[in-house]
Amino acid sequence: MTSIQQTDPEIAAIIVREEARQKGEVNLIASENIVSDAVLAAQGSVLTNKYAEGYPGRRYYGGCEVVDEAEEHARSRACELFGADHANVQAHSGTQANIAAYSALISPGDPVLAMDLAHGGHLSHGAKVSLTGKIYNFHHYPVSQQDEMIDLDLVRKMAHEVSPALIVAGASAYPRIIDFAGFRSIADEVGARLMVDMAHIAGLVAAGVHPSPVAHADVVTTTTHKTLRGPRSGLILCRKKWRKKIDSAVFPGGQGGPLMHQVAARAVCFREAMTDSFRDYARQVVENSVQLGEILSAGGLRLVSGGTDNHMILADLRSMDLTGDIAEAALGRAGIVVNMNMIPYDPAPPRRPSGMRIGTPTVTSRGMGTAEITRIGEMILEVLRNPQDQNRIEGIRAQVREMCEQFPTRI
Ligand code: DSN
Repeated sequence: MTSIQQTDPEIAAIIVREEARQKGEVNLIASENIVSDAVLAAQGSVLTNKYAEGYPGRRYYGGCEVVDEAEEHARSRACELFGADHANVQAHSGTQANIAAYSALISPGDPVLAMDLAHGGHLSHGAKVSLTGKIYNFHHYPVSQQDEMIDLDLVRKMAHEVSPALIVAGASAYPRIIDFAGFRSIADEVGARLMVDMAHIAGLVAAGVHPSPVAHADVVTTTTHKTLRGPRSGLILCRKKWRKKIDSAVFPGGQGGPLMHQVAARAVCFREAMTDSFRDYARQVVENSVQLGEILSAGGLRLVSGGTDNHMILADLRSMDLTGDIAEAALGRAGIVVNMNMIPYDPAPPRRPSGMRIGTPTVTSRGMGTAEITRIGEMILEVLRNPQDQNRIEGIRAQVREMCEQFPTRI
């Protein structure tokens, strides 16, 4: 920090304050995590100085021989970790990865079937406000109204009606295991390609605590910073036959030079994800999530789909006469960070939705287990029962701070 403190004390102070915020709060944002010092070191390295348009051995700049090795490591480790034929490690983000995958797999105007954003899908799965929704002809499947889970019979029925060129599986707010083999058989029935966006669950897949989509999908996209606990970036895995199209769709199709410091940080993350300690972490993420769900449910909070199989819980706050914005703000005052979220068939608007999303990756990475999760569940319930009671919330804030002191954010 010394040199940034001298050069730019304002930004230096912001970094210090943000680190203190992260240390002093219980972060339950399902899509966030904390990275290791090794990942941070790669991201903050001189590899950021290098332009390397192209791919290893076929660059448009001189001086790429060293960074080529970093990209080779990242690609081969990604393939080994997930059992894929080919990996592209240049997409800057998950949305960039998805855009590249669409561009490789289908043509503008083609029909696509993907999960409804309001039911747990993602903006880049063809939402009207996203470029993806403007370029392709997306149709969206809901979850079942009965059990709030993906209904493959309904997906099949829609697939026969829509005749999609591509089916997209994967979600950003879905707490249950996704049956990728089931999606594959539907895609085969209607002659569609299958793409899986596993951004949320990639770390669980890497650790074997969620079924892998890799053997079933033509292309799998993901971010690397959620449960996978790596740098902020995208990753595309594909079958051999898609290799050239995917690589061309990323560069030069949608991006210029790759961010080589981020490529190297991906390589570090993939190596870390091959370890026993990562597998232990991933198992604990799910255990913590299931336990937290049980505590909240026993306390009167209705969980969408009745529970969770993964790292996240989607809660229906109407069961406590609350809306997502009020719950998010009250919990935030207590130092418990969540995000308001639409729930399936939500009658309320996105800025005042009926639900909130809660995830356990960050607290698990910090080393929190059964005892802390029990306490966190109790504190959440106490805040939700008393969202206007500032004294009580301040008391909880002090307890959160005390608990957080025992669990580092640098790993
Ligand atoms: N914004 C991410 C999430 O929170 O799930 C997805 O891109």
